[in-house]
Amino acid sequence: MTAAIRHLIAGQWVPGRGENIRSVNPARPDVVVADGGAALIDDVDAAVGAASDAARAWAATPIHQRGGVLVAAADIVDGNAATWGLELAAEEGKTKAEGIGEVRRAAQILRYYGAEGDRQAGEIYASPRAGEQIMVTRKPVGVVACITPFNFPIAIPAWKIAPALVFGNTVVWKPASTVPLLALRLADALSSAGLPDGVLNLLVGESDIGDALVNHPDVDAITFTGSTAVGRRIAAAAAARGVPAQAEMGGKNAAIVLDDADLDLAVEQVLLGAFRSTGQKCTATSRLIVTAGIADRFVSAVCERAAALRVGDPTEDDVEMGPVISLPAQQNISAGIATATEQGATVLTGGALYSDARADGYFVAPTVLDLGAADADVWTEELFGPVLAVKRAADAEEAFALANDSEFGLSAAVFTQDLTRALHAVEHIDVGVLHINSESAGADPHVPFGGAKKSGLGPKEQGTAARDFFTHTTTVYLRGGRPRA
Ligand code: UN1
Repeated sequence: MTAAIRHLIAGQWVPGRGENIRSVNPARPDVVVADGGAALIDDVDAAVGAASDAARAWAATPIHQRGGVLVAAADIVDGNAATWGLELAAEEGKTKAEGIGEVRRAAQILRYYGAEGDRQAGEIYASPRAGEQIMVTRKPVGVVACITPFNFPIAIPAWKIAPALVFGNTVVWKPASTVPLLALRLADALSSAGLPDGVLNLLVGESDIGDALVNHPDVDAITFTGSTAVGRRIAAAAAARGVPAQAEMGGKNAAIVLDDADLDLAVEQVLLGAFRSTGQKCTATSRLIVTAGIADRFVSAVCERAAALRVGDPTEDDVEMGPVISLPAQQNISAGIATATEQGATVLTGGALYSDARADGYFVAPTVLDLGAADADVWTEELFGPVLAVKRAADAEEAFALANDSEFGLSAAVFTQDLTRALHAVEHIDVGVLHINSESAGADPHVPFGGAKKSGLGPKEQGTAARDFFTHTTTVYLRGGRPRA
C-alpha cells in the first residue's frame, strides 16, 4: 500500500502543494512506497516560524522532561521495529535484517539522548580574584535545520534530531526525498510521544527546500550528512550568514589486512564493511590494502564470498545484499567501474549489471577490482556502492601509507594480531574512526563520530561532541556584593 507523504508544520500534518514526490522500491521500481506533493518554499517560512515560536518554551522545559519525550518516542519506535524495518528495506534497499536493526538503533539513540539530563554536569572554575567563581552554563543554539541522507533513513535523523531536541533546540528537518516514509514514521513517533507543536517540523522536498532552509535568516545552526559537494555548499552558506554548521561527508575507507591477521575474521569483516547496505555508507569499506604474504589467498577468499552473496529484493528473508538507491546511483557506479577498467583495473568479480529478473531493479553486483599498479580514480573517488578496490603493499608501513593516500579520512579497519602494529596504525592512519579487527562501519551514540581531513566540516557528532554543537556556553563571572554591614 502506498503511503501518503505529509509535512509536519506547527504540529499539523499537511499535504504538500509542490510537485509530486514518490519513493519506490529500488528492487522493484514499479512499486511506489510513498507518494505526495513536495513542500513549497513558503512552507519553509512557516516551519521555521513555528520552530522559532516554539523555541523559548521548549528551551525553558527542564532537560529531564525533554528527555522523557525522547524515551517515550523510543518505545514507539522499538514497538514498530518489525514493520518499519520492512518498510525501510522496501524504500531504501538495505536488507530486512539491516532495516529492523536500523530502526532499533534509532530507538537506542533516542533512549541514549533521553537520559542526557542525568549526565549533565556543570563546570566551575577557580577565579584569580577574591570572592569570585567562574561558572560555565549551556544554552540551546535555537532553531536547527537537520538535512539527512537516504542511506540511514531513521538512524541518522535520530542521531541529529535527538541531541538537538534534548539540548533544548527546535528543529526543521528535511530528509532525502528518496526516503520520506521513514521520516514520517520518526516524526510521528516524536509528535505522538508528546513533543509540543512546532518543536519538530518535517518538510519533504528536493534541494530547493534544503537551500531555502540553509539560507533562512531565522535558522541558527545546520547539521548535514551527505555528499561532499552539498556539504561544502551548505558550510559556505552557513559561514556567509555567520551560523555554525556541521557537515558529515565523503569517505574512501580502507581495510588494511596484514600478514599476521586472523584471516577468517578479516574476510568476514571486509565483506560486511564493503557490501552491507550495498556499500552505501559513508563508513563503508571501499579500499582493500593487503600485504604481500597473504595477498593472493586473501583476495581470492574475499572474491569467492562476494560472488556467492545472495543479491535480490531486500524484503525477502535470505537476501544478503539489495539494490542501490536509484537509477542515477546505479548508472554512476557502473560508469565508475567502466572508468576503472579503462584506467587499468581488473574486475575480479562482479562489475556487471544483472540480466535476469533483477534487471529492472537498481542492482549492482558485488564488485572487487584489482588495481595492481594502475592509477585509477576509483582509488580516490567515492562511488557509494558495492565496489571494493584492491591494492597490495610490501609491508605494514606501506599499507598504512596507502591508507592515508586519500583526501578523505572518515574511517579505516586494520586487521592484525600484533599489538605493536595496531598501535602503530592508531598513530599513523589519519582517520576519525579506526576499527582494529572489525569492519570500517559502525558507530555508537555515546562516542564522537566524524572524519579527519576532508570527510567532515565543523564539530563531530554524537556523545559529548553533540553537546558542543547543539549548545553554546555562557561563562559567568560570579561575585556577590560587598558584605552588608
Ligand atoms: C555506521 O557506520 O553505522 O552516512 C553509521 C553514513 C554515516 C553513518 C555511518 N554518517 O553512512
